[in-house]
Amino acid sequence: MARYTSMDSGDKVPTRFVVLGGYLGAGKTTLAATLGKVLRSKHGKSVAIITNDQGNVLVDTEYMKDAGFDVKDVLGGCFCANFGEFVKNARSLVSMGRPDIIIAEPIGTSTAILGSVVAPLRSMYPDEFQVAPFFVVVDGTRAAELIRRPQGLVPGKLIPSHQITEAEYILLSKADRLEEGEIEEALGVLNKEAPDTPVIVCSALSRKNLDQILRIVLSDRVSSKEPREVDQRMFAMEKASMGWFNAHARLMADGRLDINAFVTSLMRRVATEFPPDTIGHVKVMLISPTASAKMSMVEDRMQVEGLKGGRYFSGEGKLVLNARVSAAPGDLRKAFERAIAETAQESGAQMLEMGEACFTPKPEAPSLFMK
Ligand SMILES: Nc1nc2c(ncn2[C@@H]2O[C@H](COP(=O)(O)OP(=O)(O)O)[C@@H](O)[C@H]2O)c(=O)[nH]1
Ligand SMILES: [Mg+2]
Repeated sequence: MARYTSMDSGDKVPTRFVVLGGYLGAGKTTLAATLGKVLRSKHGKSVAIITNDQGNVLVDTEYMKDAGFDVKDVLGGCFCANFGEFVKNARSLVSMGRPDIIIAEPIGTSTAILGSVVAPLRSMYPDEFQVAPFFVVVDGTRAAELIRRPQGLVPGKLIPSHQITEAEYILLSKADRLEEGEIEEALGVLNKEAPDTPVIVCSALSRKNLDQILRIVLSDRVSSKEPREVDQRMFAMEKASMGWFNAHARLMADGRLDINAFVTSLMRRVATEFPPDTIGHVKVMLISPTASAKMSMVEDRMQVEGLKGGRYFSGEGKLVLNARVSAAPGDLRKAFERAIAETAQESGAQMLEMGEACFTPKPEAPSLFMK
């Protein structure tokens, strides 16, 4: 298939564009990576990725690079507030590798993706990008708790509830961990919040219903939902109650360092400092030339993913950590600095050139809004 290039102007094919939204820890990155791998291996498609967050080194970006994708990231906050850079990155992926499909994952707290990213992309650049219906991933293991609002609006849960109202398809994730009754309960809640939106119950892990998602991705169905204008100040309090902590460091292992033990031990220390329901998503990745692993914690659920090579390395490695917790940024910094220092000491590693930042996520100020 000819890609969009200035060379073959008679036969331009816009790049298929998929946006996967959804809350912190919902399963967007895991699903994007799985879809990308299946598209590559079973359908012969090349896939590139755009990641997004506020921070300067992202676990998601490192993870996607490790999985062999071309990746660009938008680091200054939500795509919706950085639309120019978002388009620039998409174009640069097209000129780098001419991907068949670009998958973009906005920051988990984004609330203006349909009107400020998906709709502008589809109406301003129809010759360059063919935008698929907007998918919003909802964590199947938290759907009822995050979205159900028995006494009206529950502060602290506005963001995930709003996100599903923007969706053209809802992807109810992590079905491998759900009983039939839990799926029914989650579907009931979603149906009440977004009665006209189709829901696909899926799992990146067991690949349940991945074919349904792939069918949409591989079709030429396009996004068409009309965005509703929303006062973004509604979400300001919820954002102000959260803290972001990002760290990246070079690390020197004195002897043989057990990567899994390192990330697990670091995460356990963090878990003891904060109540589970305050943990939006904490991600840590340790990368060396011969081995790497990523670990994620959402509430009190921890998961290690060995990515490359064996369990051990010696010499130099790189540590990347992104934490999103409902806590004061200063408390996050103290707890994480201590956890990193203690873990390094315990495993006989020295931390070199550590860079870190902690802050409250920016309120969103979308660059534009389009119907
Ligand atoms: N059991 C299970 N866990 C999953 C699945 N997808 C993602 N996860 C886990 O959920 C956590 C958050 O996933 P991630 O993709 O980073 O979420 P994101 O913040 O939305 O990008 C990680 O610990 C993943 O391993 C799934 O299909 N099944
Ligand atoms: Mg992610």
